[in-house]
Amino acid sequence: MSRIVTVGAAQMGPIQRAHSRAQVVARMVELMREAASHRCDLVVFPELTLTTFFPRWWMESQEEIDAFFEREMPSNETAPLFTEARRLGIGFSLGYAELTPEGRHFNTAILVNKSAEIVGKYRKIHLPGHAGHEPWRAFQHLEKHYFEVGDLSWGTWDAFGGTMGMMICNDRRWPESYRVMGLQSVEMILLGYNTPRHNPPAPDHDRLSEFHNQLVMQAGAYQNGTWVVGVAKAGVEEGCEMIGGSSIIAPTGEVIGQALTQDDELVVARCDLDLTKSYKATTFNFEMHRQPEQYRRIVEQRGAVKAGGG
Ligand code: ING
Repeated sequence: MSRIVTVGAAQMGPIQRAHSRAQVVARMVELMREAASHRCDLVVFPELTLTTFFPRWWMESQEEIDAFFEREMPSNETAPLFTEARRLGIGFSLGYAELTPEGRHFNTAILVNKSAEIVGKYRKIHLPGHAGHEPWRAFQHLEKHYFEVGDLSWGTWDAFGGTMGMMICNDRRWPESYRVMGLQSVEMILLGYNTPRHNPPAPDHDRLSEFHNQLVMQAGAYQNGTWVVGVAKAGVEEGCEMIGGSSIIAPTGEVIGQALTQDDELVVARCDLDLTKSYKATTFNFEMHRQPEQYRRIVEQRGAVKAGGG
């Protein structure tokens, strides 16, 4: 018995500030059509797919900031993506900046089924970077300024024949993100990322950007017996280089498909959800092996505190 989901990781190349949503959606529709030609069931798009990565700039006008957000989904500009998906009978996940009717701002991702219905939503919880203007940086990383911390935790949804989950970008560096879904028996985690190569507070990490990207997603997949599909917005956006390396990672921890460019590129793989079973039943049989009473520090403590003791 195998439950195959054919996945298209739709890496996007750079989106410049001048690029319209219509231009971006046209590129996404092209990738979706290519995915359909490979009989994909599901296409995964990056974080904040519809615009340039605007948290790289300090902006003070709320009108200027809100221009990067979507007030409705689908909207006039994004409707062609939903229409084409329905015509092709293909599902997708999409990351975008969400402005709610109540005026709340989130870094959001949605899961859309083959009938173009939104069946899942996630709002980014781990917001990296800083909250104030820091002119010393070559570029800002102001997600803490522009977005609220997500309020939906990490859910899972029955779709595409399995148990699907989502996270966004920096979430992938935190093992808790995977484990919350692992404890819901997740079988495939979809995530998008916009990762600048240069990290101003730690330039010595720059040479390890791709390694750290792979490390955390492969570990998360293996340690939770789940597929992980990580999709980049890549290339040089407004002078800021962002890494590619979009990957489809099996529950074994092995990378079975990876982007080779820093541009629009579709990576296709046949993913057997039943490959998760042997890991969930043995090495990572949580019910049999976990000792949550020993893990309290993980939930009760935010920052590291040097503990005394022998
Ligand atoms: N981007 C980056 C990421 O987590 C970052 C932020 C870059 C953190 C480099 C650490 C090192 O991939 C987003 N959007 O979270």
